[in-house]
Amino acid sequence: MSVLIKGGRIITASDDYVGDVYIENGAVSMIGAALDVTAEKTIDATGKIVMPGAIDPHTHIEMFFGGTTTCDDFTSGTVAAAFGGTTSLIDFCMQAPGTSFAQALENYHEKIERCPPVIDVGFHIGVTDLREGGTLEDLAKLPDEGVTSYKLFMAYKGAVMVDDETLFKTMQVARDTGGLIMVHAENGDAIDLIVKETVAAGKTDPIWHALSRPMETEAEATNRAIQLAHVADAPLYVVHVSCLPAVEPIALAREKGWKVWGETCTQYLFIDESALEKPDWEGAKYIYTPPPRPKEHQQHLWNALVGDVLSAVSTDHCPFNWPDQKGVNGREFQVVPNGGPGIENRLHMLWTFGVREGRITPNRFVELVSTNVAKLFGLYPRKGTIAPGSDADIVVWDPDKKLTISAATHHTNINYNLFEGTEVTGAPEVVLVRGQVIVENDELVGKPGDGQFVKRARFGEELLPAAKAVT
Ligand code: DUC
Ligand code: ZN
Ligand code: ZN
Repeated sequence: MSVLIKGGRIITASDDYVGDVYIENGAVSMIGAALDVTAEKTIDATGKIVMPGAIDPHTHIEMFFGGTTTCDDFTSGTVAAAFGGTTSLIDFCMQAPGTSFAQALENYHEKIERCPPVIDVGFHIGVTDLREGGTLEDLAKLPDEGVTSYKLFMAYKGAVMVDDETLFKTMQVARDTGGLIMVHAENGDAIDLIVKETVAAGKTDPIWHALSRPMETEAEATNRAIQLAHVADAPLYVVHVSCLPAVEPIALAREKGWKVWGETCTQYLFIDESALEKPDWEGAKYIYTPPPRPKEHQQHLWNALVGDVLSAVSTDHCPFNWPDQKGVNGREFQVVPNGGPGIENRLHMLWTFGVREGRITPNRFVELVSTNVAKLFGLYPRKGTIAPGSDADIVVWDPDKKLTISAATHHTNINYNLFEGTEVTGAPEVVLVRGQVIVENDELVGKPGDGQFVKRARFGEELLPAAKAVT
Protein backbone atom coordinates (compact mmCIF):
# COMPACT_ATOMS: atom_id res chain seq x y z
CA MET A 1 0.00 0.00 0.00
CA SER A 2 1.37 3.43 -0.90
CA VAL A 3 0.32 6.61 0.87
CA LEU A 4 1.09 10.22 0.03
CA ILE A 5 0.77 12.80 2.82
CA LYS A 6 0.63 16.10 0.97
CA GLY A 7 1.51 19.62 1.97
CA GLY A 8 1.80 19.22 5.73
CA ARG A 9 4.13 21.02 8.11
CA ILE A 10 6.60 18.26 8.91
CA ILE A 11 7.94 18.57 12.43
CA THR A 12 10.58 16.27 13.86
CA ALA A 13 12.86 16.83 16.86
CA SER A 14 15.18 18.90 14.66
CA ASP A 15 13.24 20.07 11.59
CA ASP A 16 10.19 22.11 10.75
CA TYR A 17 9.28 22.52 7.06
CA VAL A 18 6.41 22.09 4.63
CA GLY A 19 6.52 19.10 2.32
CA ASP A 20 5.15 15.78 1.11
CA VAL A 21 5.85 12.36 2.56
CA TYR A 22 5.57 9.28 0.35
CA ILE A 23 5.13 5.92 2.02
CA GLU A 24 5.66 2.52 0.45
CA ASN A 25 5.60 -0.91 2.08
CA GLY A 26 5.18 0.53 5.54
CA ALA A 27 8.19 2.82 5.47
CA VAL A 28 8.89 6.41 4.48
CA SER A 29 10.19 6.22 0.95
CA MET A 30 10.59 9.83 -0.16
CA ILE A 31 10.23 13.32 1.29
CA GLY A 32 10.13 16.39 -0.93
CA ALA A 33 8.74 19.86 -1.40
CA ALA A 34 6.19 18.72 -4.00
CA LEU A 35 6.53 15.06 -4.91
CA ASP A 36 5.35 14.07 -8.34
CA VAL A 37 4.02 10.63 -7.46
CA THR A 38 0.70 8.91 -7.32
CA ALA A 39 -0.32 6.78 -4.39
CA GLU A 40 -3.13 4.42 -3.51
CA LYS A 41 -4.15 6.82 -0.76
CA THR A 42 -3.53 10.55 -0.55
CA ILE A 43 -3.97 12.51 2.67
CA ASP A 44 -4.29 16.26 2.30
CA ALA A 45 -2.32 17.64 5.24
CA THR A 46 -2.57 21.31 4.28
CA GLY A 47 -2.68 23.36 7.47
CA LYS A 48 -1.87 20.28 9.51
CA ILE A 49 1.25 19.09 11.27
CA VAL A 50 2.92 15.85 10.24
CA MET A 51 4.99 14.36 13.03
CA PRO A 52 6.47 11.04 14.08
CA GLY A 53 4.07 8.86 16.03
CA ALA A 54 4.45 9.18 19.76
CA ILE A 55 6.00 6.40 21.81
CA ASP A 56 4.86 5.68 25.35
CA PRO A 57 7.66 3.97 27.30
CA HIS A 58 5.66 3.45 30.48
CA THR A 59 2.38 1.54 30.57
CA HIS A 60 0.89 -1.24 32.68
CA ILE A 61 -1.50 -3.15 30.46
CA GLU A 62 -3.37 -6.14 31.86
CA MET A 63 -1.10 -6.14 34.90
CA PHE A 64 -2.00 -7.92 38.13
CA PHE A 65 -1.28 -5.42 40.89
CA GLY A 66 -2.72 -4.58 44.29
CA GLY A 67 -5.11 -7.55 44.19
CA THR A 68 -6.66 -6.83 40.81
CA THR A 69 -5.73 -6.49 37.14
CA THR A 70 -5.54 -3.24 35.17
CA CYS A 71 -8.66 -2.94 33.05
CA ASP A 72 -7.10 -2.47 29.61
CA ASP A 73 -5.82 -5.36 27.56
CA PHE A 74 -3.42 -4.93 24.66
CA THR A 75 -6.27 -4.33 22.24
CA SER A 76 -8.22 -1.75 24.23
CA GLY A 77 -5.09 -0.05 25.57
CA THR A 78 -3.49 0.31 22.17
CA VAL A 79 -6.72 1.50 20.54
CA ALA A 80 -6.86 4.27 23.13
CA ALA A 81 -3.19 5.02 22.58
CA ALA A 82 -3.72 5.30 18.82
CA PHE A 83 -6.63 7.73 19.25
CA GLY A 84 -4.22 9.94 21.17
CA GLY A 85 -1.43 9.80 18.57
CA THR A 86 0.72 7.10 20.16
CA THR A 87 1.96 4.53 17.65
CA SER A 88 4.22 2.39 19.87
CA LEU A 89 4.30 1.59 23.54
CA ILE A 90 6.68 -0.31 25.75
CA ASP A 91 4.96 -2.16 28.56
CA PHE A 92 6.39 -3.76 31.68
CA CYS A 93 6.60 -7.52 31.33
CA MET A 94 6.48 -8.39 35.01
CA GLN A 95 8.30 -11.36 36.50
CA ALA A 96 5.88 -12.94 38.95
CA PRO A 97 7.98 -13.53 42.09
CA GLY A 98 9.40 -17.05 42.13
CA THR A 99 9.11 -17.52 38.36
CA SER A 100 11.63 -17.18 35.54
CA PHE A 101 12.10 -14.33 33.09
CA ALA A 102 11.37 -16.73 30.24
CA GLN A 103 8.02 -17.48 31.87
CA ALA A 104 7.29 -13.77 32.21
CA LEU A 105 8.02 -13.20 28.53
CA GLU A 106 5.90 -16.15 27.55
CA ASN A 107 3.01 -14.77 29.63
CA TYR A 108 3.25 -11.36 28.00
CA HIS A 109 3.54 -12.75 24.49
CA GLU A 110 0.40 -14.74 25.26
CA LYS A 111 -1.32 -11.48 26.29
CA ILE A 112 -0.56 -9.82 22.96
CA GLU A 113 -1.61 -12.91 21.04
CA ARG A 114 -4.91 -13.15 22.92
CA CYS A 115 -5.67 -9.42 22.63
CA PRO A 116 -3.61 -8.25 19.67
CA PRO A 117 -2.48 -4.62 19.61
CA VAL A 118 -3.29 -2.03 16.94
CA ILE A 119 0.04 -0.24 17.47
CA ASP A 120 3.54 -1.62 17.91
CA VAL A 121 4.52 -2.97 21.30
CA GLY A 122 7.78 -3.71 23.08
CA PHE A 123 8.53 -5.02 26.54
CA HIS A 124 10.78 -4.01 29.41
CA ILE A 125 11.41 -6.82 31.88
CA GLY A 126 10.16 -6.10 35.40
CA VAL A 127 12.76 -7.72 37.66
CA THR A 128 11.24 -8.65 41.02
CA ASP A 129 13.19 -11.67 42.21
CA LEU A 130 16.74 -12.94 41.68
CA ARG A 131 16.61 -15.43 44.53
CA GLU A 132 13.99 -17.88 43.31
CA GLY A 133 13.14 -18.10 39.66
CA GLY A 134 15.13 -15.26 38.14
CA THR A 135 18.81 -15.80 37.43
CA LEU A 136 21.48 -13.39 36.27
CA GLU A 137 22.26 -15.66 33.33
CA ASP A 138 18.66 -15.54 32.14
CA LEU A 139 18.57 -11.79 32.62
CA ALA A 140 21.60 -11.50 30.38
CA LYS A 141 19.84 -13.40 27.59
CA LEU A 142 16.90 -11.00 27.33
CA PRO A 143 18.49 -8.46 24.96
CA ASP A 144 18.69 -11.28 22.40
CA GLU A 145 14.89 -11.38 22.60
CA GLY A 146 14.68 -7.65 21.93
CA VAL A 147 14.02 -6.85 25.59
CA THR A 148 16.77 -4.36 26.32
CA SER A 149 15.62 -2.57 29.47
CA TYR A 150 15.40 -3.84 33.04
CA LYS A 151 12.89 -2.22 35.38
CA LEU A 152 13.17 -2.44 39.15
CA PHE A 153 10.90 -1.16 41.89
CA MET A 154 12.59 0.39 44.93
CA ALA A 155 9.15 0.62 46.59
CA TYR A 156 6.13 -1.63 47.22
CA LYS A 157 7.72 -3.55 50.07
CA GLY A 158 6.49 -7.12 50.35
CA ALA A 159 5.28 -7.07 46.75
CA VAL A 160 7.54 -6.12 43.83
CA MET A 161 10.22 -4.16 45.72
CA VAL A 162 13.82 -5.30 45.28
CA ASP A 163 16.71 -4.80 47.69
CA ASP A 164 19.89 -2.95 46.78
CA GLU A 165 21.75 -6.17 46.10
CA THR A 166 19.25 -7.16 43.42
CA LEU A 167 19.29 -3.64 42.03
CA PHE A 168 23.06 -3.51 41.88
CA LYS A 169 23.47 -6.99 40.39
CA THR A 170 20.96 -6.12 37.69
CA MET A 171 22.88 -2.94 36.98
CA GLN A 172 26.03 -5.02 36.49
CA VAL A 173 24.17 -7.26 34.05
CA ALA A 174 22.93 -4.20 32.18
CA ARG A 175 26.47 -2.88 31.92
CA ASP A 176 27.59 -6.17 30.36
CA THR A 177 24.62 -6.76 28.06
CA GLY A 178 23.84 -3.27 26.81
CA GLY A 179 20.65 -2.96 28.81
CA LEU A 180 19.10 0.20 30.22
CA ILE A 181 18.17 0.20 33.92
CA MET A 182 14.82 1.76 34.80
CA VAL A 183 13.85 2.45 38.38
CA HIS A 184 10.73 3.33 40.25
CA ALA A 185 12.61 5.37 42.83
CA GLU A 186 11.10 5.64 46.29
CA ASN A 187 12.48 4.40 49.59
CA GLY A 188 10.10 1.50 50.15
CA ASP A 189 11.34 0.64 53.66
CA ALA A 190 10.78 4.14 55.01
CA ILE A 191 7.43 4.48 53.27
CA ASP A 192 6.28 1.14 54.65
CA LEU A 193 6.96 2.36 58.21
CA ILE A 194 5.34 5.75 57.67
CA VAL A 195 2.25 4.15 56.13
CA LYS A 196 1.91 1.76 59.09
CA GLU A 197 2.20 4.64 61.58
CA THR A 198 -0.30 6.71 59.59
CA VAL A 199 -2.85 3.91 59.47
CA ALA A 200 -2.31 3.12 63.17
CA ALA A 201 -3.20 6.75 63.90
CA GLY A 202 -6.51 6.24 62.11
CA LYS A 203 -5.56 8.34 59.09
CA THR A 204 -6.87 6.35 56.14
CA ASP A 205 -8.46 8.88 53.75
CA PRO A 206 -6.95 9.15 50.24
CA ILE A 207 -4.97 12.33 51.07
CA TRP A 208 -2.81 10.25 53.41
CA HIS A 209 -1.51 8.39 50.40
CA ALA A 210 0.41 11.55 49.50
CA LEU A 211 1.26 12.53 53.05
CA SER A 212 2.79 9.15 53.82
CA ARG A 213 5.11 9.22 50.80
CA PRO A 214 7.27 12.32 51.41
CA MET A 215 9.13 13.79 48.44
CA GLU A 216 12.43 13.14 50.22
CA THR A 217 11.80 9.40 50.01
CA GLU A 218 11.61 9.77 46.24
CA ALA A 219 14.71 12.00 46.21
CA GLU A 220 16.73 9.61 48.36
CA ALA A 221 15.95 6.60 46.19
CA THR A 222 16.60 8.58 43.02
CA ASN A 223 20.01 9.58 44.29
CA ARG A 224 20.76 6.05 45.51
CA ALA A 225 19.94 4.59 42.12
CA ILE A 226 22.07 7.24 40.41
CA GLN A 227 25.10 6.56 42.59
CA LEU A 228 24.79 2.79 42.28
CA ALA A 229 24.33 2.93 38.51
CA HIS A 230 27.42 5.12 38.29
CA VAL A 231 29.44 2.62 40.33
CA ALA A 232 28.15 -0.23 38.17
CA ASP A 233 28.71 1.83 35.01
CA ALA A 234 25.18 1.15 33.79
CA PRO A 235 22.88 3.65 32.06
CA LEU A 236 19.92 4.67 34.21
CA TYR A 237 16.44 5.97 33.41
CA VAL A 238 14.35 7.19 36.36
CA VAL A 239 10.64 6.76 35.71
CA HIS A 240 7.81 9.07 36.82
CA VAL A 241 9.81 11.87 38.47
CA SER A 242 7.20 13.84 40.39
CA CYS A 243 8.86 16.71 42.26
CA LEU A 244 11.83 19.06 42.58
CA PRO A 245 13.72 17.06 45.24
CA ALA A 246 13.83 14.12 42.80
CA VAL A 247 14.75 16.34 39.84
CA GLU A 248 17.77 17.74 41.68
CA PRO A 249 19.95 14.60 41.83
CA ILE A 250 19.18 13.93 38.16
CA ALA A 251 20.23 17.48 37.27
CA LEU A 252 23.48 17.08 39.21
CA ALA A 253 24.30 13.74 37.62
CA ARG A 254 23.62 15.08 34.14
CA GLU A 255 25.78 18.13 34.82
CA LYS A 256 28.58 15.72 35.62
CA GLY A 257 27.98 13.89 32.36
CA TRP A 258 26.75 10.68 34.00
CA LYS A 259 24.53 8.30 32.03
CA VAL A 260 21.28 9.33 33.71
CA TRP A 261 17.92 10.27 32.22
CA GLY A 262 14.52 10.92 33.74
CA GLU A 263 10.91 11.07 32.68
CA THR A 264 7.87 12.66 34.18
CA CYS A 265 4.27 11.78 33.35
CA THR A 266 1.40 13.94 32.16
CA GLN A 267 -0.44 13.78 35.47
CA TYR A 268 2.44 15.28 37.47
CA LEU A 269 2.30 18.36 35.24
CA PHE A 270 -1.40 18.96 35.81
CA ILE A 271 -2.73 17.29 38.95
CA ASP A 272 -1.71 18.30 42.45
CA GLU A 273 -2.22 16.61 45.79
CA SER A 274 -5.46 18.49 46.53
CA ALA A 275 -7.15 16.09 44.07
CA LEU A 276 -6.84 13.41 46.74
CA GLU A 277 -9.20 15.45 48.92
CA LYS A 278 -12.16 15.20 46.55
CA PRO A 279 -15.27 14.27 48.52
CA ASP A 280 -17.16 10.99 48.57
CA TRP A 281 -13.96 9.01 48.28
CA GLU A 282 -13.42 10.33 44.75
CA GLY A 283 -9.91 11.24 45.87
CA ALA A 284 -9.12 7.53 45.47
CA LYS A 285 -9.09 8.04 41.69
CA TYR A 286 -5.80 9.88 42.18
CA ILE A 287 -4.07 7.20 44.22
CA TYR A 288 -1.11 6.53 41.99
CA THR A 289 2.53 6.44 42.93
CA PRO A 290 4.47 8.64 43.38
CA PRO A 291 1.47 10.64 44.53
CA PRO A 292 0.36 13.96 43.11
CA ARG A 293 2.55 16.63 44.74
CA PRO A 294 1.97 20.23 45.93
CA LYS A 295 1.11 22.44 42.96
CA GLU A 296 4.37 24.39 42.79
CA HIS A 297 6.21 21.24 41.68
CA GLN A 298 4.42 21.34 38.34
CA GLN A 299 6.44 24.40 37.35
CA HIS A 300 9.64 22.72 38.50
CA LEU A 301 8.85 19.78 36.24
CA TRP A 302 8.17 22.06 33.26
CA ASN A 303 11.50 23.77 33.94
CA ALA A 304 13.23 20.40 33.98
CA LEU A 305 11.63 19.44 30.66
CA VAL A 306 12.63 22.73 29.07
CA GLY A 307 16.15 22.58 30.50
CA ASP A 308 16.79 18.99 29.35
CA VAL A 309 17.07 17.68 32.90
CA LEU A 310 14.07 15.44 32.17
CA SER A 311 14.05 13.82 28.74
CA ALA A 312 10.61 12.33 28.21
CA VAL A 313 6.95 12.44 29.19
CA SER A 314 5.18 9.10 29.55
CA THR A 315 1.75 8.20 30.89
CA ASP A 316 2.27 5.42 33.49
CA HIS A 317 -1.11 4.25 32.25
CA CYS A 318 -2.25 1.89 35.01
CA PRO A 319 -6.06 1.87 34.89
CA PHE A 320 -8.27 0.60 37.69
CA ASN A 321 -11.99 1.38 37.51
CA TRP A 322 -13.48 3.56 40.21
CA PRO A 323 -14.98 2.69 42.62
CA ASP A 324 -15.06 -1.07 41.95
CA GLN A 325 -11.40 -1.81 41.38
CA LYS A 326 -10.07 1.08 43.47
CA GLY A 327 -12.18 -0.21 46.35
CA VAL A 328 -11.64 -3.92 45.82
CA ASN A 329 -9.65 -4.25 49.06
CA GLY A 330 -11.61 -1.71 51.08
CA ARG A 331 -11.78 2.06 51.42
CA GLU A 332 -8.51 2.82 53.16
CA PHE A 333 -5.72 4.49 51.18
CA GLN A 334 -3.08 1.85 51.92
CA VAL A 335 -5.05 -0.98 50.27
CA VAL A 336 -6.14 0.91 47.15
CA PRO A 337 -4.48 -0.46 43.98
CA ASN A 338 -2.03 2.25 42.89
CA GLY A 339 -2.40 3.61 39.40
CA GLY A 340 -4.09 6.11 37.13
CA PRO A 341 -5.11 6.18 33.48
CA GLY A 342 -3.75 8.51 30.79
CA ILE A 343 -2.70 6.63 27.67
CA GLU A 344 -4.92 8.65 25.34
CA ASN A 345 -4.46 12.24 26.44
CA ARG A 346 -0.72 12.81 26.76
CA LEU A 347 -0.36 14.63 23.43
CA HIS A 348 -3.59 16.60 23.84
CA MET A 349 -2.43 17.94 27.20
CA LEU A 350 1.18 18.62 26.25
CA TRP A 351 0.29 20.31 22.98
CA THR A 352 -2.40 22.51 24.51
CA PHE A 353 -0.62 23.53 27.69
CA GLY A 354 2.96 22.99 26.56
CA VAL A 355 3.23 24.13 22.94
CA ARG A 356 0.23 26.45 22.64
CA GLU A 357 1.02 28.17 25.92
CA GLY A 358 4.64 28.65 24.84
CA ARG A 359 6.31 26.45 27.44
CA ILE A 360 7.92 24.12 24.89
CA THR A 361 8.58 24.37 21.17
CA PRO A 362 6.95 21.97 18.70
CA ASN A 363 10.37 20.35 18.17
CA ARG A 364 10.80 19.78 21.90
CA PHE A 365 7.29 18.35 22.04
CA VAL A 366 8.25 15.74 19.41
CA GLU A 367 11.48 15.04 21.25
CA LEU A 368 9.74 14.48 24.60
CA VAL A 369 6.97 12.19 23.38
CA SER A 370 8.77 10.38 20.59
CA THR A 371 12.38 10.94 19.54
CA ASN A 372 14.11 10.80 22.91
CA VAL A 373 12.10 7.74 23.83
CA ALA A 374 13.08 6.05 20.57
CA LYS A 375 16.75 6.89 21.14
CA LEU A 376 16.85 5.74 24.77
CA PHE A 377 14.91 2.54 24.23
CA GLY A 378 16.56 1.16 21.09
CA LEU A 379 13.93 2.12 18.53
CA TYR A 380 15.72 4.91 16.69
CA PRO A 381 15.89 5.66 13.76
CA ARG A 382 13.32 3.09 12.74
CA LYS A 383 10.91 4.99 14.97
CA GLY A 384 10.92 8.47 16.49
CA THR A 385 11.54 10.42 13.32
CA ILE A 386 10.30 10.98 9.77
CA ALA A 387 13.15 10.09 7.44
CA PRO A 388 13.63 7.87 4.41
CA GLY A 389 13.64 4.26 5.55
CA SER A 390 11.96 4.89 8.90
CA ASP A 391 8.74 3.10 9.76
CA ALA A 392 5.87 5.26 8.59
CA ASP A 393 4.53 5.75 12.12
CA ILE A 394 3.06 9.16 11.53
CA VAL A 395 0.49 11.45 13.09
CA VAL A 396 -1.28 14.04 10.99
CA TRP A 397 -2.09 16.49 13.74
CA ASP A 398 -4.77 19.14 13.55
CA PRO A 399 -3.44 21.96 15.73
CA ASP A 400 -6.84 23.68 15.80
CA LYS A 401 -9.07 20.75 16.61
CA LYS A 402 -10.91 21.26 19.88
CA LEU A 403 -12.13 18.59 22.19
CA THR A 404 -13.25 18.16 25.76
CA ILE A 405 -11.51 15.30 27.48
CA SER A 406 -13.99 12.90 29.01
CA ALA A 407 -14.41 9.34 30.15
CA ALA A 408 -17.59 9.33 28.09
CA THR A 409 -15.62 9.69 24.85
CA HIS A 410 -12.18 8.24 25.49
CA HIS A 411 -11.36 4.77 24.23
CA THR A 412 -9.79 2.96 27.16
CA ASN A 413 -11.82 0.55 29.29
CA ILE A 414 -11.51 2.71 32.39
CA ASN A 415 -14.59 4.56 33.61
CA TYR A 416 -12.94 7.82 34.67
CA ASN A 417 -10.42 10.27 33.28
CA LEU A 418 -7.81 12.15 35.31
CA PHE A 419 -8.29 15.20 33.06
CA GLU A 420 -12.10 15.04 32.92
CA GLY A 421 -13.62 18.19 31.47
CA THR A 422 -10.36 19.73 30.29
CA GLU A 423 -10.74 21.57 26.99
CA VAL A 424 -7.85 21.00 24.64
CA THR A 425 -6.92 22.34 21.23
CA GLY A 426 -4.85 20.05 19.03
CA ALA A 427 -5.60 16.41 18.25
CA PRO A 428 -4.74 13.69 15.75
CA GLU A 429 -6.63 13.62 12.47
CA VAL A 430 -4.92 10.57 10.97
CA VAL A 431 -2.67 8.08 12.73
CA LEU A 432 -0.58 5.63 10.73
CA VAL A 433 1.45 2.69 11.98
CA ARG A 434 3.97 1.38 9.46
CA GLY A 435 2.03 3.11 6.72
CA GLN A 436 -1.31 1.65 7.67
CA VAL A 437 -4.09 3.99 8.72
CA ILE A 438 -5.19 3.07 12.23
CA VAL A 439 -7.31 6.09 13.14
CA GLU A 440 -8.86 8.61 10.76
CA ASN A 441 -11.29 11.39 11.62
CA ASP A 442 -12.13 9.92 15.01
CA GLU A 443 -12.85 6.47 13.58
CA LEU A 444 -10.89 3.30 14.22
CA VAL A 445 -9.75 2.05 10.84
CA GLY A 446 -7.12 -0.41 12.01
CA LYS A 447 -7.81 -3.76 13.56
CA PRO A 448 -6.33 -5.90 16.31
CA GLY A 449 -3.15 -7.44 15.00
CA ASP A 450 -2.10 -4.42 12.95
CA GLY A 451 0.42 -3.75 15.70
CA GLN A 452 3.49 -5.93 16.03
CA PHE A 453 5.93 -6.88 18.77
CA VAL A 454 9.15 -4.93 18.26
CA LYS A 455 12.53 -6.31 19.17
CA ARG A 456 14.52 -3.32 20.37
CA ALA A 457 18.21 -2.62 19.97
CA ARG A 458 20.61 -2.51 22.89
CA PHE A 459 21.18 0.79 24.68
CA GLY A 460 23.16 3.18 22.48
CA GLU A 461 22.67 1.05 19.37
CA GLU A 462 20.44 1.90 16.45
CA LEU A 463 17.46 -0.12 15.32
CA LEU A 464 18.06 -0.06 11.62
CA PRO A 465 15.22 0.75 9.27
CA ALA A 466 13.56 -2.28 7.74
CA ALA A 467 15.41 -3.32 4.59
CA LYS A 468 12.23 -3.13 2.50
CA ALA A 469 12.33 0.67 2.58
CA VAL A 470 13.18 2.41 -0.68
CA THR A 471 15.55 5.27 0.00
N1 DUC B 1 2.75 3.39 40.18
C1 DUC B 1 1.45 3.32 39.99
O1 DUC B 1 0.74 4.26 40.32
N2 DUC B 1 0.95 2.20 39.46
C2 DUC B 1 1.70 1.11 39.02
C3 DUC B 1 3.06 1.11 39.42
C4 DUC B 1 3.57 2.40 39.93
O2 DUC B 1 4.71 2.54 40.15
ZN1 ZN C 1 6.28 3.16 39.34
ZN1 ZN D 1 4.44 2.61 36.32
